[in-house]
Amino acid sequence: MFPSVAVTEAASEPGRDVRTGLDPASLMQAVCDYLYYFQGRHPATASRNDFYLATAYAVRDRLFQRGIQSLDALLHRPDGRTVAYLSAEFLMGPQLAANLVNLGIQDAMREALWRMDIRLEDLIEHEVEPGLGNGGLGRLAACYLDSLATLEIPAIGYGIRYEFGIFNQQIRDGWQVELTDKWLHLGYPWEVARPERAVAVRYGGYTETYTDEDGRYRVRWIPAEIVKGVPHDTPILGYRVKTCNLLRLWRAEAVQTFDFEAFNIGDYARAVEDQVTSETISKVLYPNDASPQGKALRLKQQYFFVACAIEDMLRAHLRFGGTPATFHKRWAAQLNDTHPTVAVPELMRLLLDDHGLEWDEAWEVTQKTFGYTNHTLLPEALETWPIDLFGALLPRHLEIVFEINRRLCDGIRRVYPGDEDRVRRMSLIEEQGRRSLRMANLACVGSHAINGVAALHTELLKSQVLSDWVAMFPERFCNITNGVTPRRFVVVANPGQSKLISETIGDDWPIHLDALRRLETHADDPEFRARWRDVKHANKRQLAAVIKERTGISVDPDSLFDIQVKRIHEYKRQHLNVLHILTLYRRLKLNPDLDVVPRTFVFGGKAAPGYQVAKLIIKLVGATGDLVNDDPDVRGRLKVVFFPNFSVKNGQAIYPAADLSEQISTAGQEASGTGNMKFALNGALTIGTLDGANIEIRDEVGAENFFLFGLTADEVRSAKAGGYAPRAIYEQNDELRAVVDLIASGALAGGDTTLFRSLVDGLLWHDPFMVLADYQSYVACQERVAALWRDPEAWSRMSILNVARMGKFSSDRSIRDYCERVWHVGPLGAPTEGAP
Ligand code: F58
Repeated sequence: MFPSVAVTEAASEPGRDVRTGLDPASLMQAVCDYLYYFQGRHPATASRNDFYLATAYAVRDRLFQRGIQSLDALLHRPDGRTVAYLSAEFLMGPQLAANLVNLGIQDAMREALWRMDIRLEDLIEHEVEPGLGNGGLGRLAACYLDSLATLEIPAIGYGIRYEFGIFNQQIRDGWQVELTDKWLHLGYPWEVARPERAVAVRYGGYTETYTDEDGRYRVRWIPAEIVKGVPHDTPILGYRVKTCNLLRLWRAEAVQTFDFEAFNIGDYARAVEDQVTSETISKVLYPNDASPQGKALRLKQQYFFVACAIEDMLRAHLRFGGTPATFHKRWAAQLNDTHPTVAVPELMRLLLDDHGLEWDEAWEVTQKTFGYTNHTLLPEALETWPIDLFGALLPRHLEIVFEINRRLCDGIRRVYPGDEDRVRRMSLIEEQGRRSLRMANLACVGSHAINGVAALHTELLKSQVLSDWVAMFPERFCNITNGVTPRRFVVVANPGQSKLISETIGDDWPIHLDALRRLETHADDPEFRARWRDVKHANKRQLAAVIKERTGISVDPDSLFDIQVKRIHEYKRQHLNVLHILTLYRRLKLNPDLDVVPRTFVFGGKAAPGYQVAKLIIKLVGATGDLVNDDPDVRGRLKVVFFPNFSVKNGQAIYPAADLSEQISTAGQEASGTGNMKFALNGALTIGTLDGANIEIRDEVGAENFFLFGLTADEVRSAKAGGYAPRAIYEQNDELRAVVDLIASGALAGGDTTLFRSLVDGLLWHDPFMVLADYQSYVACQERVAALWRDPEAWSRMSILNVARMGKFSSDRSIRDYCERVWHVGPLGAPTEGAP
């Protein structure tokens, strides 16, 4: 088993290749080799982390092999188009299990490790995930990379290699405490640094004009600061295919390790300081989930990865014989929200200043290159940058933005003469208050396609936020409903359900998710239902053990697992969920013999560190647990758990164990949601509002298989327009009043009446997210949930039908939609109809 002899053996044995072999013997050999020759460890004394790293390296070899072949295939396609997914966040999740599944070697690796007395599951559990995203938007980017590779579309994800990702959340005394995320500290084996491909990124300074040899008037940018971007590549393999794409994340470094001039004059500290300043750019992910933080460093981050990406793309394009004017024929670049929008003036700058294209030609290339995805309607989330800040950091870009704007405004005036209000609304520059650049408007003008992420969201975008843009450029708009990868969120996360499905309908469903329809006929089979329940029960037992370990709370796997995991935000209304729990609690206090369905309420999610109300909601959940969990009158029938540090990894343990999925945002607020899809694919029933993709999920699974409650987006709007008075609702609803009073009374805060005062007052006097308005409808709907739970056969049938009808929500379908409607690219980059 030890390497030195075995390597020679392996090399001489056909079909047993230490770098590429997929059988247990080759894999074992590969792991041993890495331990011995690369990590300098003898297998007998290696730690769990050593084994994890060695296993990851062995897997990575197999990915690289496929990656090189994929690149080769691409180079042989002169007319191919590659997708560049530009995103400030990629929330990739753990890599080991997902890569083993995609390679199809989970069992072989388990066997290989078993021969060395190592359990694969322990290594999978050991893995630390790179939390390089806040939530839905970052995870969507990761799902899309998985689908792009699986559909064999050449693609690169471009982003930032933050040294510290999203903070780790601890709960102390019920409060969220943020700890620094150190995902790199034990080594990250999935990536490889490519210092030779570094890019110089410039900031600040000024511009000057000059006349070139041909007598043309040109502009050049003299920067004040230069930072180096070093790419770090992670291979992204598709499911059971040869295509292996790339995630290329950039790390900021000082151009020279030391500023020697400063060093020579003895100012060592300043030299090091400059280095530290450069490296700050990729230091940390901003932990804001809804409203972006208008900080200079954030703009620096945005320009940093965008400049690196565009330079990288242009370099490859020119190296393989392209010209600047044909850039868009080789690249389709997607702006994942407005964060990468500075790519629009950046590409213009390169084409105009560095490559000498005329404006019109450069503009055509730019527009044909970019597509823009909007992820939010929240007004505070629409990014703007103060013009002075933007101009100080990117003086040349500001000039280009002004010129884009001049032409845009001229165009508006031609179509709508005299309509200066419209010009003001569509202008790239907000003139009110501190003059600022509207990034969504820049993204709209610079893109040939603009999409929302669910049908309702796109409709609201078109009718409200971007209505002027629709009027002028209707052909640019389309909807592309989000999706999630069934590989990670079902095959990897829920092996029990996956096995049962494959045994029943065959094993092609992970790539043809519509095939799940074949389950429909089994929904009426009592034996199948029983097996379905067994799977769920096993998943719930597993989650119960994890909950016990992480929180000390014992929960009953026979109870209804009612789960809400997502970022904590008022619009997502975790506090509405709490009002329901307290309603049940109060009923039990009034009548301890009341026949209530035993439920375990699980919450999870991070609050932005500066978002006080969200942090108070976490405290409220914990306080509700303290009140309810051990109350003798409750007799264990209600348990409330706050699961700390929700992450992709924790999500993979949670979704498969859910009976009920809480998707209870105020209608019109959640652009799409993707957790809703992950739960439903794992057999949870949904209680939800007509918001985001909930609407389409309900359309697919059937209204009779979905627990709907609450106001519609239209009703929310008219209620607000009509002067919504939450206090009146409180006064008219006895049960609601009692529950709100219970919170206000201090009963959840050891008698302290001030702790939750702001939350209660917010609900009573403002309630911008209509919690009180939807309370009664929610509680009534939860009663229908409870009634169904009492009929396990009916519940199982509905759960099976939900899974059977979720095919639409595979990210493969979303990616096909992007390929057809936005990118005009097919497998292996082949151009499709509408390609530029
Ligand atoms: C989310 N946005 C939407 N933003 O809220 C959700 O409805 C949707 O399903 C998802 O995108 C995918 O389309 C979101 O996650 C962020 O996290 C941004 C991070 C950077 C600052 C601004 C918010």
